[in-house]
Amino acid sequence: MTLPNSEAILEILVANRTEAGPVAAAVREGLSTRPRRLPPWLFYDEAGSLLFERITELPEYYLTRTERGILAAHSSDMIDLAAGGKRLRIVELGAGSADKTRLLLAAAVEAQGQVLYEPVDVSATALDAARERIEREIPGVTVAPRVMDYVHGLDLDAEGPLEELDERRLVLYIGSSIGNFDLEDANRVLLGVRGVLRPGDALLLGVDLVKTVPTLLAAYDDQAGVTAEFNLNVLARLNRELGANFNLKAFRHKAVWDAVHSRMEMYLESLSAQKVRIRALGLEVEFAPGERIHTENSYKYAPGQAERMLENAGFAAVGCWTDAERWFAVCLGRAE
Ligand code: AVI
Repeated sequence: MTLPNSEAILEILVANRTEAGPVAAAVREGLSTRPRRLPPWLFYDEAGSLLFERITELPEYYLTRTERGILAAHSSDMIDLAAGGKRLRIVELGAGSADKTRLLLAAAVEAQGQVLYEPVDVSATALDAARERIEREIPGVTVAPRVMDYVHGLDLDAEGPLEELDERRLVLYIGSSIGNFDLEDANRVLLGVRGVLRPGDALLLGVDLVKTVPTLLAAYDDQAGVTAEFNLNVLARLNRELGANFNLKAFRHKAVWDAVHSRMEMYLESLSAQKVRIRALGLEVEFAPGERIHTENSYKYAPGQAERMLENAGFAAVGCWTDAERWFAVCLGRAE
């Protein structure tokens, strides 16, 4: 009998540990066929989430500070309009660090004394950190985190129905996270949100608007190279989690404006002909020089489009706020 060598044993161990997981399934699906692609949710492991936080502070990445400016100027109006004279509880999808949310939470505390905040995220660790910080920093907010994948099934009443019938929910979906879905999937996500709301509840949707191409290109390919690092971290993640042997120096970050689809696209471009082995999948992937892996779409919307998206998902668009340059919009939809 021949015993497996240590390399083979490692291969079996890596395969058994990860093959069944969602990362393995997505990578197998995305890299087995051409054009190569990887889903954008792969960005957000621990390292990627930290890199994204750094992106939000970059001078070129106007999205976060522009949306923050809109919220800072209008959060009281947004809260009043959403509440319509009733008590609000606030749900946030993909809460992450919940930084801009504090403006809305503070406005809700101002209006009603106390507010229950239900951040929804796949990461229990991120939610725990948000709970600790928000309860400490904004007295009057009680945080009830919900670990959930809102894309595949939002269930807001898992912990019992709303206590008071005259209470309303306001769901926050800000940061233009909706822009990372194709239009059809975005509609599905919004319909999913509508499906767990009652008439009168509301959705606050933040969307990035179309602007000049140089501004868009700079936001997705910054001088300091943080977005490049964020994009390349996907390959580093596959090395860490699936025993792949991507050489990060053999790929480069590429950001492209697609005027037909009105979206920024991100790719990882192979600098040479190369073969990459992904041990946990027993897969070898060949790349031609210049061949790209498509890692993200980030849709940029026309004025009025967010309102139509809300309406197509069963909401009446009752308010829309923007900045002086009309770079970003935050719109309120009332569930009908
Ligand atoms: C999270 N999402 C809205 C960001 C965006 O702008 O599409 C992710 C990102 N990709 C590159 N930079 C930031």
